[in-house]
Amino acid sequence: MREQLVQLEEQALSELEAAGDLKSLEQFRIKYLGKKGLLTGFMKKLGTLPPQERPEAGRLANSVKQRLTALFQEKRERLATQEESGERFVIDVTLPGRRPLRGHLHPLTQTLLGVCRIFKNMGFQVAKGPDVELDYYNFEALNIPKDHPARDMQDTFYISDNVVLRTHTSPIQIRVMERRRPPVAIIAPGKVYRRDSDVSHTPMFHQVEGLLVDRDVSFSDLKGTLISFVHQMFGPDTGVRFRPSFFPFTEPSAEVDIRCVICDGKGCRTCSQTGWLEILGAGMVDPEVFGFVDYDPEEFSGFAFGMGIERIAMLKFGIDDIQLFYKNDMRFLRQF
Ligand code: 2NM
Repeated sequence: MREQLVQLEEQALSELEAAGDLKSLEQFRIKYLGKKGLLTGFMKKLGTLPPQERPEAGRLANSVKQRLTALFQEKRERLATQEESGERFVIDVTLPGRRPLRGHLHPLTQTLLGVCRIFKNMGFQVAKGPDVELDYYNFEALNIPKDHPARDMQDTFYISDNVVLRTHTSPIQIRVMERRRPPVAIIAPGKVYRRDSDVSHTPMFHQVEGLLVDRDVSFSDLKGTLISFVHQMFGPDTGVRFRPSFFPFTEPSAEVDIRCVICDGKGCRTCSQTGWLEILGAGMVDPEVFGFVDYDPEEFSGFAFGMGIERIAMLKFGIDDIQLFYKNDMRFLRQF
């Protein structure tokens, strides 16, 4: 009697285990727990046992029924939710595995790190600073007077009267010069913010600026450094030219163009038929700026430069729409 019951339970458990959907689970219920089921039939036969065996056999049969019923109900609930959500219980172990999606750095991050790498290899150190900056560091100490157009409400996000979102990373360099004596050779990468938003401008973009101050630093040091950068970034045969320009914080100042990487100088839409692309602003640090950080302009000279990373990335990858960097469209991002 007892052995029969144990065997029945074992058999029931393995069939319960094997039931993979609600339909086969229902068949299990009918076969064992239903009115004409095996366990029910077993219990009906209890009355035919000798009276002294009945209590023990009854207890045993009841506990088997309880266990099977509980396991059955638990499994029915699990299968019901699985089938509802369209999940398949059956796992086909012969199917090929799903490849995990492999991410990569954003093309702008790749470009930013690439630019930093080139200058680090030339001996520049990376410096960081706050995105929310004092007016003093963003403008005043850079010799940008109160009435300068760059300070216009139109260009700058103001937090309060004397606090702004930095419009360039130059304030980082002022902060470094404040706490260190020359020689200084740093680059300042980071986000910058301007109230500009159209097809070719985003209100936030990325810059890398550079600064080198020491005794006897000349404009030819600036030229050599930037030409080397261009050749490492765009290839050793890339044409480079320096045009005179103006910045409040450098004198003399220059803008640096490269031969158009799209048409190789023949003239196209990207270079507006000029054959040249502007990629950098640069110059010798104005003695006025040195005054703010207590460097003696008779003893020290230096050069500084700045570039927009979005523009560099667009030229390097041949992208004609800056907005693509900020849409997070996987069809775009997957290509890098
Ligand atoms: C540029 C162009 C030219 C620049 C100057 C300085 C500092 F802090 F040394 F005065 N930092 N960055 C600079 C000079 C930036 O960006 C187009």
